[in-house]
Amino acid sequence: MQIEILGNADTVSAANNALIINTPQAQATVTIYSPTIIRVCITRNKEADASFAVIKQPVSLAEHTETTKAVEINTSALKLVINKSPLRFNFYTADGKALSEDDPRFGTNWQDSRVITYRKLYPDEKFIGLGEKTGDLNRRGSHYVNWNTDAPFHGITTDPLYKTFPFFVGLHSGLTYGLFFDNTHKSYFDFGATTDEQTSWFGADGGDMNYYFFGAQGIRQIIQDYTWLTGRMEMPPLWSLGYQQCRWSYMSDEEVLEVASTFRERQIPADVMYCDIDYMEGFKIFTWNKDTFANPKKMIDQLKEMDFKLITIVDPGIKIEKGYQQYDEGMERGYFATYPDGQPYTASVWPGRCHFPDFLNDEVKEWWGASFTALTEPGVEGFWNDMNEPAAWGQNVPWLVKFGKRFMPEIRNVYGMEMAKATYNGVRKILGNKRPFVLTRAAYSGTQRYSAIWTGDNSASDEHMLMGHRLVNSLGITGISFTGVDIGGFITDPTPELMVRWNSLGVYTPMLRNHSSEGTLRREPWQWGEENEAIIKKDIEQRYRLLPYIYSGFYQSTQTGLPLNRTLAIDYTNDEKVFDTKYQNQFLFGDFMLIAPVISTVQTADVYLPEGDWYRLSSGEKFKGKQVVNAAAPLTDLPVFIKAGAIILMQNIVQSTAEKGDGILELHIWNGTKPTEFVYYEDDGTTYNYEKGEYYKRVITFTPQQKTIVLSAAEGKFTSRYNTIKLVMHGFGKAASKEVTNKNDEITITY
Ligand code: MIG
Repeated sequence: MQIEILGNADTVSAANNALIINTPQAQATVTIYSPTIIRVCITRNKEADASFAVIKQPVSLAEHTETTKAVEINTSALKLVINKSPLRFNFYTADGKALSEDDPRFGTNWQDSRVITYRKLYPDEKFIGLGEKTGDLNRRGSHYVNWNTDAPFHGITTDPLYKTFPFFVGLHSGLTYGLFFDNTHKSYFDFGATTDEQTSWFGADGGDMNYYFFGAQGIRQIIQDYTWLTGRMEMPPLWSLGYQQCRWSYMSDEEVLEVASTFRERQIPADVMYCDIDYMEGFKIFTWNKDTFANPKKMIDQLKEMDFKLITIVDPGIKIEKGYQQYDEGMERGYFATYPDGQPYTASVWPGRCHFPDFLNDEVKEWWGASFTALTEPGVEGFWNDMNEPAAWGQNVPWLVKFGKRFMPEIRNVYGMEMAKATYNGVRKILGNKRPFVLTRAAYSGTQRYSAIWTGDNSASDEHMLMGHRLVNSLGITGISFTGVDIGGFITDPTPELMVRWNSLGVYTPMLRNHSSEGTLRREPWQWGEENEAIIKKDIEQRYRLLPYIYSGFYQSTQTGLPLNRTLAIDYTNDEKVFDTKYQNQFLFGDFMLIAPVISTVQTADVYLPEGDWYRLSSGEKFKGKQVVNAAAPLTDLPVFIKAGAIILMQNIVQSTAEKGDGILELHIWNGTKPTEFVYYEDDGTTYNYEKGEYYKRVITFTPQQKTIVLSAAEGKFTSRYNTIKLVMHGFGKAASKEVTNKNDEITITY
């Protein structure tokens, strides 16, 4: 193996908004995206790889100065010092504090095709991020691989899993920075795992040393910058935020309808039913089984009458079978991935021998997207993309398999995202003004633009529950707000206690889906005995009560990239306690709710409350922050704490998001000492009319000093579905409640 070092800068020039530095081995290009975002791309090829993730263009090059030793680029927020001999990239705040520097010894180098950058490790440095990665919140001392993998039976330390998000945030000396290594090859991150205490490093098997450096101070701002660069989710259909019932598989239309009607009979709120792979004819994508799902339209119409939406699964593998439309067309037009001799690559998966669409090709994307009429015509509105790592029996897609000009090793990590993109674009076209729901298992940075994601095949254990919600929180750091885990655990059977506990935690997860593997016990809420059913029902009702708050939380994700589920590290970055493995699973749900996951076998839990005052939601009891409290945690009452000053919007219990409700929007305020603010957002929940101004938005402010709650005049053309606003006050001494008519002008309430 050869090592090739980057060497010294021979020439430095500025052209096309870029600073270009040549060494004998390579070319480094520096571009500026904003005062807090700088890209460095070091390549040995003529042309650097194009990005799948980034949707923004660089702006003009900032001021730079050159001396014999170094080039310095200054933005209002950052100083990049580029040492010429040897070539090294060192980032500082504008006032000169070190944020992240190349390891002066090694910097960037290559070993054969592998490219690696070694960075200086700071004594107190912590790392968070990388999305769907097991392990602790603080990733210091760990190393990870990105290589999208179908990981059934994965454990709580398995790596890699299904997705690739090569973005992390570094914290040290009271400073923050972010780094996005935009390289789709198999990649590696070492956060000081090598324990020489001098180096952290990241690299990939091929491609360029291409990274975006984020220098904003504060994790919120870094997430905002990262999602500005790679895109944000759009408003999800409101129904997808309700309770979702899935199963591998409900085997017939009858079974699907029976489960749906049981929800209504037992008055357990729900919005979604799923069809897993068995709805198809011989697992052929875009077909329906003629015996067991003989009349899909009739079934979906009946579901609609009960206010249920249907989501169906699709896999990438297209069965080799003459006469099957997708196979014939794909072959005729050369739409499948191939071996170098031009023959389509073949592997076995559910339908038997299959070929795999080349989702990297735009024409193939179009074709794939248009095929969804087979599902949309009978009325499907949600599209679940599975097995897109891509997965096939035996896993091992050979390295010589080609997707257009590219070979498998450079595209594997983006295949799933490109499938989700093809699905999203296709169904958007077909459904017109209706919002689709897309769910994918494999993903790369930027997937939030097209799809929600779930974390794959977890197991029914307490450890998996805790780990899973840590994954959700970590995904939030990498721009993925709309995400969830299989509630109850996919593989094996949960105890009734675990089912109840996990469901109560699922209420505070962006996506609430109960899903289970074939061969496990049925998992619906009424399978656990009357007493447990009552608890599960109550918790799902709580989810529906909170929908106005949750929907506004998603609006915030669309505007700022801030996720709904937030590790405490986002807002309490400098509090060591939030990284303590004992408390690392805790998170904020939206702006004001702190959730403490608790395993199912204990009835009390130590909960760390960070700075500020907190109220227990269930009891109203008040606690000082910066302390550990021992909280009662029976299965009926997951520890949920409300931040002092909280503004939380709720509604009455409805059986689905289609139900109109009583027209009362409850405005709950918990007393505090500092002014607080919440952006309340509403629209029709189903169309894109909000893009034409059909939304309803108010900024709600609570100012304890003035004893006022002010709702700014409603912005937008949408008429709220609530005609009354009912103020409910907590922690104000005398219980107070007031009702006002929901007119669009500014409302001031004094107390
Ligand atoms: O080889 O479609 O992760 O959610 O139920 C297993 C059947 C294929 C894996 C998914 C799981 C789904 C299952 N699928």
